[in-house]
Amino acid sequence: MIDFRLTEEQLALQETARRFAEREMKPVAAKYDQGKEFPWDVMQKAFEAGFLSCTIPEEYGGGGLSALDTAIVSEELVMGCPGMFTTIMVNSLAFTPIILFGTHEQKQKFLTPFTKEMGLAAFCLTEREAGSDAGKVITAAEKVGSEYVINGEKCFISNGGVAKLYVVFANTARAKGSRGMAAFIVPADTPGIQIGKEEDKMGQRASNTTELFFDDVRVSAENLLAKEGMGFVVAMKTLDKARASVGAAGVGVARAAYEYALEYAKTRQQFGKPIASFQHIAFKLADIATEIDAARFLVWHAAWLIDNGAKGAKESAMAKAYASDVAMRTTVDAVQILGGYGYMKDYPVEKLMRDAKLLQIYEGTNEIQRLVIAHEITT
Ligand code: COS
Repeated sequence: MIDFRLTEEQLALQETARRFAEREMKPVAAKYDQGKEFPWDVMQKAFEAGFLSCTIPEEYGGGGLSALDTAIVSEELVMGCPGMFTTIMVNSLAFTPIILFGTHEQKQKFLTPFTKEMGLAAFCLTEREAGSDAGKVITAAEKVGSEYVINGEKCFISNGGVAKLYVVFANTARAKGSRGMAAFIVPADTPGIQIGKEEDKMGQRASNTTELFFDDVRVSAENLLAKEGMGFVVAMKTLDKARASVGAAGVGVARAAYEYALEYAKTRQQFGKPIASFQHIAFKLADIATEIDAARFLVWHAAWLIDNGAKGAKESAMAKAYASDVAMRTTVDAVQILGGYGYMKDYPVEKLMRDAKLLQIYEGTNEIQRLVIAHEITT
């Protein structure tokens, strides 16, 4: 049976996230976009509200949110500030490999602390030569006695410079390519880890993105997730789940721009009437409203499939690609509807346009999403 009504709990979650975005994120979004500071104060409040640990299972002290719940929360939070949302979402991205593949002991040891005090985590897959081609990771992990010694470099790591814990993808058998990859849980204070350059980004400037260097970083063999050789599958299964959240972020960014542009179009007078009464603007708004609803249905469907045990790779990829494309188109249109004002930093839509672009790139470019969809429908 198809039921589009949210449960009482989901409505309450949605309202909590909406209020948090409105009260705690929106008022300081421009400040953190323009300055160089990291929004630690907002993250502390996000921790207290439970958002930083919302996907950690309840038995380990977290919120135990399903993929659908997470999508509902993500759509609301991102409306406050996409950069701050990314910081929050990346915690879930980094926890997912541990949730999906960790042992009880690993979950107890590494996830529970995040439910007790504020902390951030990072998912360390990307390298200079292994971006879209994620199986080409050359960071190496060599087993020495009861430890692994990790050497290599990662780049474009969200939360890289602010995380307490990293999930690091490395190769234990390079000749095997992606089948030689493994995933490790690495505390950020492990000797040999150096934080490199902090990236100066076009948008989502409230989020922290850095290089990371691993120089003879020793971790216990107990920090290996799943088995040697499973790293690529750990990464792919994590991304299958996480991409639905990026889709939800696309819906939220599009909604933020649409709602602002709609109000503006209803009040801005030109040629003696509101510009919303001109068919060109009205049709643009109608198309945007339709696309936002279509994107949300894709996202919720993908999340529902994941919650019900389906692979969901194709649907997550569809949701991520479509919703982030809608976010990009909508924010560009919103700037256009506001005209000269839209281009100015005094209005929020130029920031949303810059922020939206990253949704088409991170957690797999939209070209990669189309590759995943094509692979699933043609083989
Ligand atoms: N779930 C489970 N297993 C999967 C899988 C999935 N979604 N996708 C691939 N695999 C498995 C395959 O079944 C295959 O297994 P075998 O070795 O047993 O045959 C193995 O992984 C290799 O798969 P494949 O040959 O399809 O991998 P490719 O190297 O062609 O890469 C893409 C596949 C392009 C989809 C992958 O590299 C990718 O997602 N790249 C983007 C990475 C990304 O999102 N980066 C963003 C940074 S992280 S925020």
